[in-house]
Amino acid sequence: MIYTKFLEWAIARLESELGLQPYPIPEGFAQKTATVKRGKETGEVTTTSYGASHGKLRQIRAASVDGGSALQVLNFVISPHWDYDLPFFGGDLVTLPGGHLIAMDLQPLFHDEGYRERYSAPAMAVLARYQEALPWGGDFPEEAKPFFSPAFLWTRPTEVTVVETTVFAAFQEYLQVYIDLVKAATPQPDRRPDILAAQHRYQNYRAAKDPARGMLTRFYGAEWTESYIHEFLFDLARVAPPQ
Ligand code: DBV
Repeated sequence: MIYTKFLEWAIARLESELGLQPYPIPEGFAQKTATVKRGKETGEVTTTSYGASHGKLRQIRAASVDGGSALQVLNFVISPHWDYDLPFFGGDLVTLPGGHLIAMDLQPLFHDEGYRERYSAPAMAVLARYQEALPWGGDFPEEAKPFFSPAFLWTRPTEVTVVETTVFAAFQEYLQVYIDLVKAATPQPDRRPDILAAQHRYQNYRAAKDPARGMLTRFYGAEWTESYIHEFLFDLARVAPPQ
């Protein structure tokens, strides 16, 4: 699996810099396998979940999909606790038969100048260093734009070596910027209503528009897929305090 080293690196770095606590993975979601037809052959597609937490980070979670060399995915999202105005860390690393599709960002809760300066500027410096090697991936859903920062890295490499080297390096730098922001963050419980509202907007959007929905439904059925999306991948509505 191309993305195993990405996730292992992320967990190790989060553990060493911040320390991690467990995050419960609901029953039935830790690992799921389906047998699929590929032409005349049959193969397996396995989806594996990872979860952790931290005092400032409500949920650190990953979904890894391994369907052989033509289907590999690491979807990695860090959701801050609702007393912190930190952005989400979002990584969508996808390998399909036609090539690779890479999205990573520190996804903002707010769009004012101060927020941008504090939470997007540090990753902008990283983006600037990778923009030439990892050019803009083109076509992007308009409605997704409010959920991205100016430091959004969106690229479609054709060579797996680019993923294994340049994309891996960029991923490490984005996560390091995020970890440094987490370390510096202080709680703002008085802003909780605004923070929660923005977190709900983001999570509702991601759950409603999950680009993996079709694929996961084909493999594992609608019932399992909808629960996985709402009860684990984007689970804020399940666990948030009432507003
Ligand atoms: N995407 C997810 C989750 C996935 C996942 C939870 C468990 O949000 C995988 C797996 N993303 C996934 C797959 C595809 C994409 C595509 C399998 C390919 C879908 C296909 O071609 O059939 C960023 N991901 C995409 C696309 C975008 C993103 C723009 C192209 C498809 C499209 O235009 O909708 N994902 C999207 C996004 C973030 C993200 C907005 C934020 C970082 O994670």
